[in-house]
Amino acid sequence: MAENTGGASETRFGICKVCWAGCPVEVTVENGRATKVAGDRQSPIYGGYTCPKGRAMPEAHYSPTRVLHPRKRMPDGSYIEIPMAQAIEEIAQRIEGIVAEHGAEAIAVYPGNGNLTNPINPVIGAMFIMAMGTFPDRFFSVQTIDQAGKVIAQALHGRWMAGPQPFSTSKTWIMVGTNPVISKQGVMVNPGQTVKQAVKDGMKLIVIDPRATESTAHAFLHIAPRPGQDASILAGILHVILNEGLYDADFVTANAVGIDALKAAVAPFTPDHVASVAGIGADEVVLAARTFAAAESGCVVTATGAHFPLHGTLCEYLALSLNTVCGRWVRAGEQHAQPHVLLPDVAIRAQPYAPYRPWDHGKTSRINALPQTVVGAPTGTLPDEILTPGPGQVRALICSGSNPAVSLPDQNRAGRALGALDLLVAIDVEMSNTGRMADYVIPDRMALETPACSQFSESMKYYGIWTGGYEQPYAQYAAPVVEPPAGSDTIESWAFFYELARRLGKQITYFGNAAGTGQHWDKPPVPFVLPLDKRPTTEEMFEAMCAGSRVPLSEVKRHTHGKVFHELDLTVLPRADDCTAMLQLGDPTMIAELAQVFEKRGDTANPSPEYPLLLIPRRANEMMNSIGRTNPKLAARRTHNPAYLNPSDLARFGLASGDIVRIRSEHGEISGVAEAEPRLRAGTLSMSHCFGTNPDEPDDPLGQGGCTSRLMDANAAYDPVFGQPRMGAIPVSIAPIATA
Ligand SMILES: Nc1nc2c(c(=O)[nH]1)N[C@H]1C(S)=C(S)[C@@H](COP(=O)(O)OP(=O)(O)OC[C@H]3O[C@@H](n4cnc5c(=O)[nH]c(N)nc54)[C@H](O)[C@@H]3O)O[C@H]1N2
Ligand SMILES: Nc1nc2c(c(=O)[nH]1)N[C@H]1C(S)=C(S)[C@@H](COP(=O)(O)OP(=O)(O)OC[C@H]3O[C@@H](n4cnc5c(=O)[nH]c(N)nc54)[C@H](O)[C@@H]3O)O[C@H]1N2
Ligand code: SF4
Ligand SMILES: [Mo]
Repeated sequence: MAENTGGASETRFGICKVCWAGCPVEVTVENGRATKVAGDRQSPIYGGYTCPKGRAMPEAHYSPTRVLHPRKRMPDGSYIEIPMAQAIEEIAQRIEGIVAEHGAEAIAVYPGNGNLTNPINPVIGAMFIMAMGTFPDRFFSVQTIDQAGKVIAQALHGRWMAGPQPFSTSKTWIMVGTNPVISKQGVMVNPGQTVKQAVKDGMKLIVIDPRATESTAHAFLHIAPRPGQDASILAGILHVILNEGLYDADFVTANAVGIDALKAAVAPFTPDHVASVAGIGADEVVLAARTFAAAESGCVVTATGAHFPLHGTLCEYLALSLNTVCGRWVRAGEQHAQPHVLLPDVAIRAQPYAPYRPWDHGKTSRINALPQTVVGAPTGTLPDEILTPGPGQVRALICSGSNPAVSLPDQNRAGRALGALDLLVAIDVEMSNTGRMADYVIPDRMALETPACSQFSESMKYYGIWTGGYEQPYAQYAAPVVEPPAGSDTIESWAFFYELARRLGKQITYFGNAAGTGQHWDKPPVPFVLPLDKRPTTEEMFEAMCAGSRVPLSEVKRHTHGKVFHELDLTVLPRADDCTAMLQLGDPTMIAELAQVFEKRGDTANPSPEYPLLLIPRRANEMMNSIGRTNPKLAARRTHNPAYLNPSDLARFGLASGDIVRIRSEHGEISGVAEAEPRLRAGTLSMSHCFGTNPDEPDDPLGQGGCTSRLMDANAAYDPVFGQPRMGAIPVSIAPIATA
């Protein structure tokens, strides 16, 4: 960190970590406080890009709502401030008491997106639970209410070690249920510009989304289907490609098995069938298939829009299969498009990791008898794990950078569960929805107060294609830009877990440089047993995180604005002589699920006369899930959660933009504010998540907005492997609320 030069204004450089895009930023610091954030124009790849959330970091850091001292809830529901050491001691005592009476299974951890501020934080909760001896059963993460199907499908299909072809130079791309220009999912670096440039350079972009989005602006083809029909559409595209012989038979013969099973499974998905279930043109399916197959490079990718209505694993599996039949993986002699810089030096080969079964039947969860999987405990069951008595009942929950009071499906049940805990700890920066229910709120350090580095973004590639990563051998490290506000008593999340474990007499082993997931490891992680006598510094943790990296962290540190390490050789090597692994196109579980999807015309929820609209998710540019709602600068734009409808639906239900509405599903109801969106497919209602008040607080449609998770049933329909409830394509009704 540069010296604080008293009253003078100076410029420092950091990394924004509000989302995983990790944009380099230029920060104006006055009197030790960050006053302005702009994109770092000296960045070799980001081009000075930032979004409104990043530019509003100073307002978040110095927000009047920021929690700066640990808070303890009193019996009357009020909070008092206590010193950090006392908070840790009291929490440890309560955990000891719960463990003594009920066993370690009563303690659970749920980390979330507020943890991205330091790359150690998102993983340390899992390592704490390992130290408690209850991993993976008591480790609940957002992955299992997000896109865990990516990891599951990759396990069933096998992973191509050299990864997918690069986005920026591909000649076609099919995006299914993703809007990277806003979400940065898949494209982290200046996504608006990157998408525009790729199209300019000849990419035929195909977007499948019920809504015309920022990402469809440059599309060659935008298909706007009924929500929840993506598996049928992808099967239809495969049908055309396999039927017309448009695939890369040489690649398939050399690298994959199961093509006959796949061919048979997609045979019934004719363009006419797909058109009738998805409400699109048969010609659109054919055009997408022929365009994709004819181009020399490109991928099919899926994200939340495709995953939330269930069948996310199948959608991802079909996308991987499309990429495999068209040979869309980086080959020997080509440049690795997911290069390692802060990840370990590995000989990258044009070969698969063999498929494996990412769950076992040895042990099942208490709730819904779900199998143990590689993606941790099924978070959709967490409220019932808390509410259901018996051995193993969860009685204490530590939330780090997460907001389960609004992010868990079925908000009312989640609220009852959080309220029923013996101990709820929220490591947060404000009295979030969850914080307002917590026994203790532990103030974390914020993004500009912790060091940062790009390794986490690099490693996102292991969680399935289209998650993150850099196409160029880029890396950056940034020291903390400012100190936490004077007089505050904060602790980084990871350090809180360390101190708590130490006090409980447990030793945490941190696994650095984890280069893989499940059974597909480029290199196994490097264990670092955290010493009990002295807490490591965050810098020492960073060293452990980057242990054995291809470029030493110390070298990366020399380049303030980040660097593209052009000198690294990225040439992909041929398949090793002893490699016998083959990708699997005909996994029996997936083929069976596809048959069910055909039989049930999508096997998704359909609108009814009572619930005539389908609710679909969307990301807002001003928010990162619930983060940003209380930021004074961002809140000046809006704080509520508009209920976007096609104008024809507004007319159908007698509504006008700005009307306060009641939205109902079979399961629950919320209030909202109607807003016209002509670019949305009629029959859909598009809203963001993680808004709203708590169930015991008054409705606030124009202020905090409505929480869509209240409309979701956690147990009616869920993924059979990782238990994710249906979170998209939810039948709802809408009606005006008479206002006085
Ligand atoms: N209905 C519905 N539900 C959904 C989704 C949906 O689309 N629809 N999306 C799902 C998905 S994909 C996800 S990933 C989850 C997200 O679920 P969560 O991760 O549980 O939710 P977030 O809102 O990201 O939680 C962020 C929390 O971190 C806090 N925070 C902000 N900055 C910091 C910081 O510097 N340090 C710490 N420690 N905390 C900080 C915020 O105040 C907030 O309480 O939600 C899921 N739930
Ligand atoms: N600004 C911002 N960025 C974020 C977040 C945020 O809250 N705000 N959240 C972060 C998180 S946790 C995640 S997981 C990622 C998610 O990243 P993405 O998955 O890219 O999320 P969205 O931008 O909502 O894009 C999903 C798209 O799917 C469409 N869709 C909805 N239902 C369906 C359907 O049934 N079928 C199809 N084909 N499309 C459908 C929606 O209209 C929407 O345009 O974003 C991350 N980045
Ligand atoms: S919030 Fe994400 S996209 Fe926006 S500036 Fe920060 S890292 Fe970049
Ligand atoms: Mo997410």
